[in-house]
Amino acid sequence: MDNIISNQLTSKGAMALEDQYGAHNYHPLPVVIAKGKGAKVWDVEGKEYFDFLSAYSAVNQGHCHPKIVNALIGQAQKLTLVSRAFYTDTLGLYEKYITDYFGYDKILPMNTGAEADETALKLCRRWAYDVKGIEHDKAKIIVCADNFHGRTITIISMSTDPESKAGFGPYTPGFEVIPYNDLDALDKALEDPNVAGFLVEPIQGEAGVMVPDEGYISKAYKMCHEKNVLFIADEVQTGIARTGKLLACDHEGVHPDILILGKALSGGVYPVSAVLANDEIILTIKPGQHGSTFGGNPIAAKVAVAALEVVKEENLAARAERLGKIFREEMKKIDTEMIELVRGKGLLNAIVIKPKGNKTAWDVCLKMAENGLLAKPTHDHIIRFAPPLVITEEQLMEAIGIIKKSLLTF
Ligand code: IF1
Repeated sequence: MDNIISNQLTSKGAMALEDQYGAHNYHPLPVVIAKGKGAKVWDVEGKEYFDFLSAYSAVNQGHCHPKIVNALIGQAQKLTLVSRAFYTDTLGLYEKYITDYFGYDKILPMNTGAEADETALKLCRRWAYDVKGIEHDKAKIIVCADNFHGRTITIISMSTDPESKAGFGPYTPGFEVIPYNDLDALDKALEDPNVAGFLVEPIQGEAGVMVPDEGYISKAYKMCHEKNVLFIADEVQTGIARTGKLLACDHEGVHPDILILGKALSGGVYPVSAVLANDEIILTIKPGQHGSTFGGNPIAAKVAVAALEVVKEENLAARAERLGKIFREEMKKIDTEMIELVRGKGLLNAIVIKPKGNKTAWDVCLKMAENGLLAKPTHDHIIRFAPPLVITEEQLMEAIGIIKKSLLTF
């Protein structure tokens, strides 16, 4: 294949390359993005869009935040990776910073959200056997229907979504699925003495921004503690200020026994994930029993500190809280029967679309793209709206105008 110089690449050409040479494990909107800054991205032809997906809440700090990018560049010119076979001058400083930041004894640094979820499951099982005293290989972990925790075989073994799960068996045992937002079901499941943990998303992102009843998380946490069961919060998508607090659990004053972070932990600049817990749990994994080549690498360490500093310096949680309220109010004012429901918290929102004729959420997203705003449907009829938290109120109002204009064309 002749050597295509990227600045001669058209959108059409880029899509053809991905189609020809890339696995077809996604069905992207027909938009080819070449540049990002703050709340905006530009395609190959220079068309400007508001990004209302934020890489599934990984770029909460905005695209290419200068402070985070500079942290990446600075470290990349010094030392990128030595593995954990040796110490470095960056990891300990990061570990102290992030454990102080979230209030835990220790962190186990990983790279992707799925790796962090897998690490949390392993910690929960080791704690079950070594501390709680559950019989070996008998530990059960409760999860919720419609969960999304990643794409590894163990994680999809917990899934109830045929798209994520079917055709990848045999599956990992040891999981009990209960309905989300159902405390009676949790109460019943907790009767099993072999239950070691309850893994839950404080808001189910992929399921369509399912916000549970007020009090669900705090009551679930209390019920777990009454049965000496670990409360494990997957805040990969809801964390890092997205829902209007630093963590979604903060809305209910819950301090998870195991906290799982990813995505915006790096501001979308580099794969960084983390599992935070106190010594009784996190020290059950001994040297040589878990790890990863890139886990806790110098670039990740520097980028994560910068990304977390930005969250505080720019008051991103308060912004998300305030702008999210405006967004939901404005969505509810749009006079179209295509909006069945508006729901969300902070700047993690979704609208449930009632198809009009043969026009679906996908068509609405195509129309919004044409009008300069990018969002993508989840589960056919739900559109998730999650702009970078650095979006200004003026930009938000302009974006709402685009959503309204697009919906009213149908
Ligand atoms: C895809 C979904 C969102 C997550 C939560 C762990 C992970 C994710 C709560 C795993 C990742 C991503 C994965 C990406 C699309 C996106 C997604 F649609 F898949 F479900 F956001 F809702 N916990 N979510 O949301 O983190 O390993 O990806 O770093 O797989 O298509 P990861």
